[in-house]
Amino acid sequence: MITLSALAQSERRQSVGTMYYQLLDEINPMLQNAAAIIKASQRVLVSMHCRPDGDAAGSAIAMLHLLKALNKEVTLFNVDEIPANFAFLQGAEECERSLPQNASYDLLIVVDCAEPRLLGKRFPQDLDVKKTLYIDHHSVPYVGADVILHSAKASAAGELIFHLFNTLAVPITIAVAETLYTSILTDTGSFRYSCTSADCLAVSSVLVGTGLDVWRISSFVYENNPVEKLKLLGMVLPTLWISEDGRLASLHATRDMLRACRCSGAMTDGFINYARSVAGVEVSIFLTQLEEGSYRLSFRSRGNLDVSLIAASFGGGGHKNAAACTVDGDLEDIRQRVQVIIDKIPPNTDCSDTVLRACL
Ligand SMILES: [Mn+2]
Repeated sequence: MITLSALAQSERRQSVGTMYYQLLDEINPMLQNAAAIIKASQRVLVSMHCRPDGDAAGSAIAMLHLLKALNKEVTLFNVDEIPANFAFLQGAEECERSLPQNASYDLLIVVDCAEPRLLGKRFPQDLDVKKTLYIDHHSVPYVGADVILHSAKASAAGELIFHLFNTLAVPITIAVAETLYTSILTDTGSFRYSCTSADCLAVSSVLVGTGLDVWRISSFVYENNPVEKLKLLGMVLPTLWISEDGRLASLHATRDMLRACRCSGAMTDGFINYARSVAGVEVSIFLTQLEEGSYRLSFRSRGNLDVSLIAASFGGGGHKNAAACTVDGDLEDIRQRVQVIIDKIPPNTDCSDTVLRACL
């Protein structure tokens, strides 16, 4: 005999076990459109923002698997190499860095990229592409695409692609789960940032449930540093600069430092977090010297302060708590320009966008 309390318990267990994805209410029509354009295409090119991070690499490789499962002719392409710490993902080795001349494609799928410019200067401009699909979670969708699968609420582009697998009824193998888990793991800062939603944890739960080895991924992604990177960090940390009021912090890497440590600019990835980690710092910046008088400027913020707006005022973009741009000028001058903005912002990390916009 089943007692009422046992029944209630089993129902509860069932409702806990059934994943409910809030995001689906928002993205369902877009998922249908994305699925339709994929079904209607045969030759597909997949790319992502240049200098790919874990989400860009993970979600682009996930798309490679998805398209292959649907028997599409697929080419994965990026102007830059997939960083060594994501090279363990099955399919990473298929990423091309050049395309045949006059190549033509039915569909170009761009993932984790807010606009075409971010595909990189070396992205071929003369591609014959019939349609474009942009899958992204940056604050503003790229309206120039034929089809958009976008939500700023998604923790990573990989979270959107997880739903695309389900929409197209393509099974998520362990190899696929590894790509999507890497996307989410890296874009949530290992499940620490505010984008770590119930949805993203529910998706991650399903991914881990496929049997993937969480530690295998963490160790490849985070504990796989070339010794050169640690040497560079040793040169970068002494450049720590903090404003008088303690709200703005900066670190930088010059070309000489990169050369001395035999590192590319991409090796500085993550260093900016050391500047933000200082108690009281609201905004941190990292300056990587590109050439004499030109820097790549990355921003990180705490709380509600939307640094993508600050980056946009310098011609860049990104997310609320992580953004970047390229700025001409010398180090002191660039830092001063950022300082002027920060000085105008009322000192609390819950600064609204309206207040921030008025300060730019
Ligand atoms: Mn992303």
